[in-house]
Amino acid sequence: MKKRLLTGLQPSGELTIGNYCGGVKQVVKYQDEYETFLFVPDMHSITVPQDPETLHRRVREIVAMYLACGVSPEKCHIYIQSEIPEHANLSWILECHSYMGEMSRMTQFKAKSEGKKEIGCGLFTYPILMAADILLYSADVVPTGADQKQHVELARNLAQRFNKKYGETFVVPEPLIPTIGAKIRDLLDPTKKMSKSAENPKASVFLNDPEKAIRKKIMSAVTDSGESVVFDEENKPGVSNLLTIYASFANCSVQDAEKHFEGARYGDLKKEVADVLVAFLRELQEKYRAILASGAVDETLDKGRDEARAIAAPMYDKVRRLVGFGRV
Ligand code: ATP
Ligand code: LTN
Repeated sequence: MKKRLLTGLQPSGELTIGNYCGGVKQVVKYQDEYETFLFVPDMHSITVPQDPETLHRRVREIVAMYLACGVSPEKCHIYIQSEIPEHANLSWILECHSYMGEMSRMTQFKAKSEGKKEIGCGLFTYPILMAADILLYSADVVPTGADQKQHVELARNLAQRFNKKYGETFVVPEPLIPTIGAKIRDLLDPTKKMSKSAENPKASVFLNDPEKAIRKKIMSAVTDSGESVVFDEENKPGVSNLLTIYASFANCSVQDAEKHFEGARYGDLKKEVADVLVAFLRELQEKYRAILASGAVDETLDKGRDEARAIAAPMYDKVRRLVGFGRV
């Protein structure tokens, strides 16, 4: 039997090239090797305020984008989290087995709640729902960008804790962090990661950006002092980020990219990064538009929902019996 791989990308904004590198690209790479689960975590999105109409639209768009990127509905189970009620059910049980101490250490919660007056409880418990997403399907590996590693770690701890108390139930998942592109950085502040919900849209390249915007954003990306194009994340985070983007989209190693730009100036680097992105995204956007206009998104989601429920329902049933719910 194939091992299982599972991941999800929140429909909380337009996907960026960071989401592509850390998430979707990994799925495309591994979908033959693993039984793959790729879902839309819409329940995660409402941990911060969302406009309902926009959320509906984005769910469809993100699935169209998965398909345009080459995720195959024949090979993968593609579904919407909120269409499988067992996610929330299992999350509650896991919540009751989680500790305030371990949750308070989550760096993403600290970052997202900083400076806010009113912090939703969902933002705090969100990693537990993520653990439920993973454990419900007995996923062996979870590809994500570096920012989610701590959450996968929590899923591991909860699986082990539950197994110890009730007997072997959950598979203990492994994170799978890409070697290149695990953390594409913000174009204007390369100390931060590029994010789809960044305040300034100039800081991120979106998969749906038109050519002009892509070129403009890359040409005005913040670079570092000095002149040489070398990969040095500590002293040259801006240049290193551009080299990483180049390597990810030209499908070469960062070392090869560095060699390719030996003796080049920052302006040359930016121009080539923009070229490679434009070529890739132009083709992607054509496919995306055709998919959105077809009935492929609904077909994919209906099939995926049925497949996912067939796995999630018996797993949840097993867990609820173990903890003593219902009449056996
Ligand atoms: P938000 O801004 O809404 O928090 P995000 O852009 O950070 O969103 P997520 O939905 O949290 O994206 O992440 C989807 C996937 O993309 C995850 O696997 C995440 O690790 C990955 N990812 C997100 N940002 C980056 C990035 N800058 N570089 C590499 N991978 C990333
Ligand atoms: N929290 C993730 C999205 C996500 C996820 C998951 C990823 C929700 N559930 C399960 C992998 C496995 C994020 O914001 N990137």
